[in-house]
Parts: sequence; structure tokens; C-alpha cells
Amino acid sequence: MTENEIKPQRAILVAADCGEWDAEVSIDELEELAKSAGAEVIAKVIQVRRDYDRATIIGRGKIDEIKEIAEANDADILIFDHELTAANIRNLEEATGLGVIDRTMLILDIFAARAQTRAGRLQVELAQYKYRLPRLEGMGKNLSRLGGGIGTRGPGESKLESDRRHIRRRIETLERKLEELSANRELIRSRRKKEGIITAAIIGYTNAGKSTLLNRLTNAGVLSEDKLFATLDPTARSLELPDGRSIMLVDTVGFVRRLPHHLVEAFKSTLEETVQADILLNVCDISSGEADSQTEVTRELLRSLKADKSPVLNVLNKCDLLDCELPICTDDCVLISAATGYGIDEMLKKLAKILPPSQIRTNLLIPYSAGGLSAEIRESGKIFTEEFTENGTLIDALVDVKILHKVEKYQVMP
Ligand SMILES: Nc1nc2c(ncn2[C@@H]2O[C@H](COP(=O)(O)OP(=O)(O)OP(=O)(O)O)[C@@H](O)[C@H]2O)c(=O)[nH]1
Ligand SMILES: [Mg+2]
Repeated sequence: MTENEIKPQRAILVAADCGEWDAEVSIDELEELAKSAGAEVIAKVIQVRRDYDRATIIGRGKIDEIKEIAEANDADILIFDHELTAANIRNLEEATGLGVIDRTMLILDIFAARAQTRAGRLQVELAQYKYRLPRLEGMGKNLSRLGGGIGTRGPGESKLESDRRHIRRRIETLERKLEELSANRELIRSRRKKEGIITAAIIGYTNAGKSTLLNRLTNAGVLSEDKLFATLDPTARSLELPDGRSIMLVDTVGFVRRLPHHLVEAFKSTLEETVQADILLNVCDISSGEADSQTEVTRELLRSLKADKSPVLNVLNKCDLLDCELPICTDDCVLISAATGYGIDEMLKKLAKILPPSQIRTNLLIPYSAGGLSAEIRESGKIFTEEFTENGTLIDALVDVKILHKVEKYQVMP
């Protein structure tokens, strides 16, 4: 069954506002997530409380209110904007007779529906199992009755009912397979590094327009959609800059508030593409009222991934939707519209400015009379092999473009 063939589930979104975060913003985002997962949102309920109710997050009175809304509107499912424990799920399902899932399960579900590559699928499966393992007992009694839909994609019910040992074994296998894949990726990255290829990762909040930007720059033909988490798997394309240099652009998974911990863990090998990039293009949707807070979420995630040391160009996208005067940008930021192409040239210029000096691998025969050059090459680049011949030193080296003009005349065929 595909996503579209499932009858849309009618969902009520629920949150307790204990002041931990902006509950309104968070539940609006939950609504976008629910829609992206194919659900129809019929109501959003927020209860302001001092503390979460240990058994049911929200209080009895609110639960009764929700039951009434559910009956009047024929709702199937409650989606909580919190991580629920097995006991929470059991209690809430018993009290309401409805399927109950939480924000994390919803996000995992979207990921499960979107994952295309082997690595993507393995990563989602791992995250789902890890999240479900401690919740097996409470989970999904009312959900399975619904037969399909959110919370039931991914590892099948029959697998879930089998014992925990089986799941633990599966987790181990998944982890091992992912390690192999990650080692492979590492190999590709180190090859690029060796060849002096600079990579720039396109990062940022989900739906900010990252894939649209990659498509605009490289005709990559990546899926771009008005949906959260349209992209899961990294796509790399090479891009030539106006000054003739080439870089590798990588489009990857977007970020969201409170990205589930297990997902970040499981998606390590995908996120490595970001961590290891030489430059980050941090794309945000300037037309959204949440641009500042979304940028903050992105920064926070970069910090936790220890990727906050790389140079960043802040790309303020969707400026075609702004009806106020366009803001003026400093050197580390640029205003664009990936949809119309506005500002793209300016962006490439600014990108070229912050690029680390690039290097070119070449073979040189340096006469002994120009002996000092080897040291200069070594200092700004790298010498792989060095052979002393009759006519001079034959070297295979990575040469910094800045000193290329000095060595060009000594270039030889390998
Ligand atoms: N008006 C306008 N819409 C844009 C622009 N850039 C992207 N969009 C739209 O925004 C939506 C999301 O674009 P994507 O490129 O899929 O966004 P993304 O950042 O890759 O999203 P995820 O992969 O889901 O994280 C799509 O409907 C795009 O058509 C822009 O500059 N202007
Ligand atoms: Mg995308």
C-alpha cells in the first residue's frame, strides 16, 4: 500500500503546555508533520498545566473533552506533541478508545515512508526499533485495529509481537550493517579530500528549499515538495563556480525542533555528510515567521553534531514571498529565491569568497635550481611522492591554487 492509498486518518493533536517550549508553535509544526504523514487534522488541543500528568500527560477533564471532540468528528487517532512512555500510551488508549502516537513516532513514520536508499531504510528501521523496544507493551493496541496508517509503517506488527530478544538481535544486525555503510561513505569522503575536492553541505530546517536550491544550481532533479522531510538521503552534485573552481554540493535531511534523539543517532552516517563538509550553506525560509527560531534550532543541532566550526554562508531563501522591503545582508549572508533565481549569482560570489583555498593535484618536474619550490608546495599543499632524477625532482603533489602560477611551467604528464 502506498501513502496515498490509505484513507486519511482523522487526527486530534494534543499538547500539555508546561512552559518547556512554545506550545503553539510546536503544535502548529506537529500539524504540518501530521499532514506530511497523510493525516487530516480535525482539532488541536493544548492544556496549560504546571506539570505533566504522570499517567496521561494531560488531566482527566481534558481527556473527556477530547473524547467528545473525537466522537463528534469521527477521529481515529490522537497525536501527542510529547514523547510518551509505554504506560502513557496504554492509559491514554484505555481512556479514549483511540489510537495514540507521539511526535517521535510520527516523525519516524514520515521517515519510514520517505526512505529510498538502503542506508536510509536501515537507519529508520534502527531508530524505530530502538524507540519501540521500551514501549512494546503499551503500544498500538488501538492502532492495529485501524489496520495501517501512522505508527504502523516500518517493522510489521508480527515482528513487534515477537520477543524483545529478537528485536535486540535485529538492532545489533542493523548497527553492524550501518557501520559498514558508514565506513564506505568515509572512504568516498577521504578520496574526495585527497583529490582536493571541496564539499559544501546544504543544510537547514525542513521545507526551507534546500533541494530546490540544489536543483537550481545543478539540475540535480531531486524531489522538492511542500512537505516536511521530502529529502532523507544525501545527494551530491558537482558545481562550477564563476571563478572556474568546482565544489561538491550535498543536499541532505532537514532539521526540525526536538528531532528525536534515536533518529539523530541512527542517522549519524547521513549527518556525517554535514559534519565533514568544508562549508555549510545554511538555508532558511525568510518568509516564514519562524525563520529566527528555525535558524536557532539548526545552530543547536550543528553544535550537538560538533559541526559548528565550519564556515557558514546563511542563505535566506524564498525572498520572492516577502512583501516588505528586502533586508540588507552582510558578507556571511545572502538573500535569494531558489524558485525564481533571484540572488543566486550573488550567492555564488559570496560562496567563492569563503571557500578555503583549493588545491589541485598535479605532477611536476622541478629543476634543482628551483629547489625552494618543493618546500613551498609542501607548506601549502601536500607531496605524495618525490623522485630525484637527472633533470630535477619529479613530484606528485597537491598544489595550492594560490601558487599554481609559479609551478605551472614545470607541469609534466604523469
Ligand atoms: N515561493 C518559493 N517557494 C520555494 C522556494 N524555494 C523552495 N520553495 C518551495 O518550498 C517547498 C519546499 O522545498 P524543498 O526544496 O523540498 O525544501 P527542502 O528544504 O529540501 O525540504 P526537506 O527535504 O523536506 O527538508 C517546495 O514546495 C518548493 O517549491 C522559493 O525561493 N520561493
Ligand atoms: Mg529536500
